[in-house]
Amino acid sequence: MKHQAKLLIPVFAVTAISAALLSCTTTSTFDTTDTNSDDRLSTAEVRKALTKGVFNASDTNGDGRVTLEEWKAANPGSDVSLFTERDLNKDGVVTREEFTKHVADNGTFDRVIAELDSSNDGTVSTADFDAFTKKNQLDR
Ligand SMILES: [Ca+2]
Ligand SMILES: [Ca+2]
Ligand SMILES: [Ca+2]
Repeated sequence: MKHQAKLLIPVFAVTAISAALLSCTTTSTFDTTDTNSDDRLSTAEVRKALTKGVFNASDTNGDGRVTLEEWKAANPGSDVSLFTERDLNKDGVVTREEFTKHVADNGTFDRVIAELDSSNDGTVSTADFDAFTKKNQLDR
Protein backbone atom coordinates (compact mmCIF):
# COMPACT_ATOMS: atom_id res chain seq x y z
CA MET A 1 0.00 0.00 0.00
CA LYS A 2 2.61 2.50 -1.11
CA HIS A 3 0.37 4.59 -3.28
CA GLN A 4 -1.88 6.29 -0.82
CA ALA A 5 -1.45 9.75 -2.30
CA LYS A 6 -5.01 10.89 -2.56
CA LEU A 7 -6.75 11.52 -5.82
CA LEU A 8 -7.47 14.99 -4.59
CA ILE A 9 -4.20 15.67 -6.38
CA PRO A 10 -5.69 15.17 -9.83
CA VAL A 11 -8.80 16.96 -8.65
CA PHE A 12 -6.63 19.97 -7.91
CA ALA A 13 -5.20 19.52 -11.39
CA VAL A 14 -8.74 19.64 -12.73
CA THR A 15 -9.39 22.92 -11.04
CA ALA A 16 -6.15 24.28 -12.43
CA ILE A 17 -7.03 23.12 -15.94
CA SER A 18 -10.63 24.16 -15.77
CA ALA A 19 -11.75 26.75 -13.28
CA ALA A 20 -15.26 25.78 -14.26
CA LEU A 21 -15.03 22.47 -12.44
CA LEU A 22 -16.35 22.02 -8.94
CA SER A 23 -13.49 22.18 -6.52
CA CYS A 24 -13.58 19.42 -3.99
CA THR A 25 -11.68 16.70 -2.34
CA THR A 26 -12.18 13.00 -2.63
CA THR A 27 -10.93 10.22 -0.44
CA SER A 28 -10.05 8.02 -3.42
CA THR A 29 -6.49 6.73 -3.52
CA PHE A 30 -4.54 5.05 -6.27
CA ASP A 31 -5.39 1.70 -4.73
CA THR A 32 -9.11 2.30 -4.41
CA THR A 33 -9.27 3.75 -7.91
CA ASP A 34 -7.47 0.76 -9.38
CA THR A 35 -10.59 -1.39 -9.20
CA ASN A 36 -9.13 -4.36 -11.11
CA SER A 37 -5.86 -4.18 -9.10
CA ASP A 38 -3.49 -4.36 -12.08
CA ASP A 39 -1.42 -1.42 -10.77
CA ARG A 40 -2.54 0.74 -13.67
CA LEU A 41 -5.39 3.20 -13.81
CA SER A 42 -7.35 3.03 -17.02
CA THR A 43 -9.10 6.14 -18.23
CA ALA A 44 -12.38 4.48 -17.31
CA GLU A 45 -11.19 3.83 -13.75
CA VAL A 46 -9.96 7.39 -13.29
CA ARG A 47 -13.05 8.92 -14.84
CA LYS A 48 -15.32 6.83 -12.65
CA ALA A 49 -13.44 7.68 -9.44
CA LEU A 50 -13.22 11.41 -10.19
CA THR A 51 -16.83 11.65 -11.27
CA LYS A 52 -17.95 9.91 -8.11
CA GLY A 53 -15.64 11.97 -5.89
CA VAL A 54 -16.63 15.32 -7.35
CA PHE A 55 -20.33 14.51 -7.40
CA ASN A 56 -20.40 13.16 -3.85
CA ALA A 57 -18.58 16.24 -2.57
CA SER A 58 -21.50 18.37 -3.72
CA ASP A 59 -24.28 15.92 -2.85
CA THR A 60 -23.98 16.58 0.84
CA ASN A 61 -27.06 14.60 1.89
CA GLY A 62 -26.10 11.67 -0.34
CA ASP A 63 -29.44 11.25 -2.12
CA GLY A 64 -27.87 11.09 -5.59
CA ARG A 65 -29.17 14.54 -6.55
CA VAL A 66 -27.45 17.88 -6.18
CA THR A 67 -29.81 20.76 -5.54
CA LEU A 68 -28.82 24.35 -6.23
CA GLU A 69 -28.63 24.87 -2.48
CA GLU A 70 -26.17 21.99 -2.05
CA TRP A 71 -24.15 23.16 -5.03
CA LYS A 72 -23.87 26.71 -3.70
CA ALA A 73 -22.73 25.42 -0.30
CA ALA A 74 -20.07 23.19 -1.90
CA ASN A 75 -18.93 25.84 -4.39
CA PRO A 76 -19.12 29.21 -2.68
CA GLY A 77 -18.67 32.11 -5.04
CA SER A 78 -19.00 30.03 -8.20
CA ASP A 79 -21.14 31.16 -11.10
CA VAL A 80 -24.64 29.64 -10.92
CA SER A 81 -24.50 29.06 -14.69
CA LEU A 82 -22.05 26.24 -13.94
CA PHE A 83 -24.87 24.51 -12.08
CA THR A 84 -27.55 25.18 -14.67
CA GLU A 85 -25.41 23.91 -17.55
CA ARG A 86 -25.03 20.60 -15.71
CA ASP A 87 -28.79 20.42 -15.09
CA LEU A 88 -29.43 19.02 -18.54
CA ASN A 89 -33.22 18.69 -18.24
CA LYS A 90 -33.54 22.00 -16.32
CA ASP A 91 -35.58 20.61 -13.44
CA GLY A 92 -33.47 22.36 -10.81
CA VAL A 93 -31.46 19.37 -9.65
CA VAL A 94 -28.35 17.75 -11.10
CA THR A 95 -28.63 13.98 -10.93
CA ARG A 96 -25.66 11.63 -10.94
CA GLU A 97 -26.56 10.68 -14.53
CA GLU A 98 -26.64 14.30 -15.67
CA PHE A 99 -23.32 15.04 -14.02
CA THR A 100 -21.69 11.93 -15.48
CA LYS A 101 -22.95 12.81 -18.96
CA HIS A 102 -21.85 16.42 -18.66
CA VAL A 103 -18.27 15.67 -17.63
CA ALA A 104 -18.01 12.93 -20.27
CA ASP A 105 -19.24 15.34 -22.95
CA ASN A 106 -16.92 18.20 -22.06
CA GLY A 107 -13.90 15.93 -21.57
CA THR A 108 -12.73 17.56 -18.37
CA PHE A 109 -11.45 14.38 -16.79
CA ASP A 110 -9.84 13.24 -20.01
CA ARG A 111 -7.55 16.27 -19.74
CA VAL A 112 -6.63 15.25 -16.20
CA ILE A 113 -5.92 11.72 -17.34
CA ALA A 114 -3.77 13.03 -20.20
CA GLU A 115 -1.81 15.09 -17.70
CA LEU A 116 -1.30 12.13 -15.36
CA ASP A 117 -0.34 9.76 -18.17
CA SER A 118 3.22 10.95 -18.70
CA SER A 119 4.14 7.88 -20.75
CA ASN A 120 1.19 8.50 -23.12
CA ASP A 121 0.10 4.89 -23.27
CA GLY A 122 -3.47 5.54 -22.27
CA THR A 123 -3.19 4.25 -18.73
CA VAL A 124 -1.85 5.81 -15.55
CA SER A 125 0.80 3.61 -13.97
CA THR A 126 2.07 3.97 -10.42
CA ALA A 127 5.20 5.49 -11.99
CA ASP A 128 3.09 8.07 -13.85
CA PHE A 129 1.24 8.81 -10.65
CA ASP A 130 4.44 9.23 -8.63
CA ALA A 131 5.98 11.41 -11.34
CA PHE A 132 2.92 13.63 -11.29
CA THR A 133 2.90 14.07 -7.52
CA LYS A 134 6.63 14.77 -7.56
CA LYS A 135 6.35 17.29 -10.37
CA ASN A 136 3.60 19.11 -8.55
CA GLN A 137 5.25 18.75 -5.16
CA LEU A 138 2.04 17.48 -3.69
CA ASP A 139 3.47 14.32 -2.18
CA ARG A 140 2.51 14.07 1.44
CA1 LIG B 1 -6.55 -0.91 -13.20
CA1 LIG C 1 -28.52 15.88 -2.51
CA1 LIG D 1 -31.87 17.77 -13.82
